[in-house]
Amino acid sequence: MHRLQTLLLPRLKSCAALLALIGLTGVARAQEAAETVNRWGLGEPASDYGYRFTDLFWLITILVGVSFVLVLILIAIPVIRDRARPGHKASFDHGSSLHDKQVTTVISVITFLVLDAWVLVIAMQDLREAYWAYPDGDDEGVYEVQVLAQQWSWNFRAAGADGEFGTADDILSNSELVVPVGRPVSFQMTSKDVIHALFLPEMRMKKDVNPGDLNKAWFQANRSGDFTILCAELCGFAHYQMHGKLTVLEQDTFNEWEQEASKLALAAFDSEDTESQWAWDWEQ
Ligand SMILES: [Cu+2]
Repeated sequence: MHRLQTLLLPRLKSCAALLALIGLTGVARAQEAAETVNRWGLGEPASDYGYRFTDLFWLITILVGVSFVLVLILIAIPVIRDRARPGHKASFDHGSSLHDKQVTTVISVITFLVLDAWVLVIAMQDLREAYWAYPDGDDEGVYEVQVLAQQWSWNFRAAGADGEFGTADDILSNSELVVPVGRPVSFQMTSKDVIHALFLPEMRMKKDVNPGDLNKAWFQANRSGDFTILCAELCGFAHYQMHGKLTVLEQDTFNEWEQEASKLALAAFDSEDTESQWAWDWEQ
């Protein structure tokens, strides 16, 4: 016993020290992450229409949460009330009386009206007024981006200084996208291989990107900063790698960046490199 103690004790102590260290590092990391993210839940939306989907998310979460608790209570009441106990025989019925059917009907109708119909009306309104309200091709200040998804990265193309797609000064980027604040950013997207989904969580924008099809999406950033690009469609082995960085710049900084990036693209343009010459005419 004594021998075992002398053997184990120092090891246990160093183990405990190591665990404490890991714990402390963990806590420090978590604090750091919490400060960076600084939020609980979805965080503040970074797009003009983002609040709509945040509100809808919480409305659905609360409605479903309350219903869940109500159902648990409704199950618990008969389970406790009608259980077998001294002086009481367990009782049950099949709920087939007229009264039971009436109660079931009323509950179903209320559930449908509150959980489905009401949410559907709000959701359709958000879709029509925001998500599907794509900026018009003729609108001033729309920043247009073509997206070519592939296993497993995002290819972005902006028209560059000449405003034309498929020219030598197009700004091409991989998994990084730079856009201006306060202007509608309009996407046309397709995929090289399988179905992907462009997901910009802080912008509350998500849309499938399908091979052989051109999907549209848009948002307008309400503040500058760095944000997340993700793929929201399980698209194969390295799906998890399909993330990137969205940078939103103030208009002045953006203009400088655009000029510079377009100049660099022009200088680096290689007409032999057909792989990078994907582009299409912007569809109005
Ligand atoms: Cu993907």
